Amino acid sequence: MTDLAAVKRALAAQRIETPSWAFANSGTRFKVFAQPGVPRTPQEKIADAAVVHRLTGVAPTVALHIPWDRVDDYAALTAYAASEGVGIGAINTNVFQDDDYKLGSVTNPDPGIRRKATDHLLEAIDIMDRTGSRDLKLWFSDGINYPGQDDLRSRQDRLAAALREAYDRLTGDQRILLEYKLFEPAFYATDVPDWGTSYAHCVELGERATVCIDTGHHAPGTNIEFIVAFLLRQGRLGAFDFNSRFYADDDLMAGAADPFQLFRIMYEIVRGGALDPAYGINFMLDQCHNIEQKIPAIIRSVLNIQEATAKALLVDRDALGRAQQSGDVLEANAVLMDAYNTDVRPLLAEVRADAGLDPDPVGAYRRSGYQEKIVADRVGGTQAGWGA
Ligand code: LRH
Ligand code: MN
Repeated sequence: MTDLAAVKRALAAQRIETPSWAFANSGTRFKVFAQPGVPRTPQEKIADAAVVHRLTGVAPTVALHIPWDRVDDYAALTAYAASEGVGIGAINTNVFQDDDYKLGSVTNPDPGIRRKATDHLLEAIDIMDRTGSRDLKLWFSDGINYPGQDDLRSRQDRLAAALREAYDRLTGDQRILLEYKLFEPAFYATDVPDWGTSYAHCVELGERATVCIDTGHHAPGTNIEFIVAFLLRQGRLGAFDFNSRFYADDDLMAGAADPFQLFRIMYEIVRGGALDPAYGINFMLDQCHNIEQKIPAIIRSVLNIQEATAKALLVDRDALGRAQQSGDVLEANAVLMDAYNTDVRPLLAEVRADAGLDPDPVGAYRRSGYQEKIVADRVGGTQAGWGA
């Protein structure tokens, strides 16, 4: 029988990290629709992230992206975040927006360009030293568009050398989150295309290197929960970039396109005993809100993850185990679907009420007047994000 009090405690303790860049303007190669009230500075992004935490109670850290969030004084930025009730989370590197990186960053045939890219990874660790961040989040857009364009094997050697230099620079509890992505912007071969490549580099590096699963970075039909189960077994799952997609790296709200997949992923997390923050998985969002209002979209995404988690926690594990052991295929599937088909919104409303929070965070945001305030206040200056 499921212990509801334990389920409520686990939900109250859940931690989800928001991405600073999701508060900024974003779009596609066709158009960026700028929105009124969008942040102009890292401080304004952090203020918006703090609103998400104040209303959900489970989003106490915000990930930064460098140089999008570059400031002169990271200690002051960290203090500002603390004054808003949030902490600085993962530091994301960016070696995908510089002209020099057309043929690759750390994998570039040119050693001078590799040096420049590797120095950026080291700069990010310097920033972690000042923000107190644990996670160095590495995603490489590196890849090639045509067979023969470059030597696949040599590019892996170059990647490994840069990763080694960053790894050896880590101190304290700092660690690497190595994110993979099947394609885009490279359209023939990406240098870290899948979980296996990321995992192999992590094993080669050492214990502090773990895999980051971005749920939008797989070939259609990929069983992501299998990857979760496998990496948990290996002790190499470090983080998620949650979002959802219908086709490619659409970066839509987590759980919006495929709530059942999100449930199956969170079930493997619960089954693996990896939900508790102490286990060390960084549950992050990585999304772009191209046409919808950004802050309520991020609040909705946090709620979608909470709902998937609550359903996963409600799986009757004993009944499931019995059905699996006895080979009762239909019963085993029925037990899991029973939990998935449970409306957990009343339970989550109770968890929020117990924490002194409005049971309807999206409604609370609409009633807060914050949206009207930022639209009125944030006039002038340059909006953050992709140029409109
Ligand atoms: C790459 C990615 C990566 C970030 C970027 C904003 O597609 O998922 O995690 O650096 O989006
Ligand atoms: Mn990502």
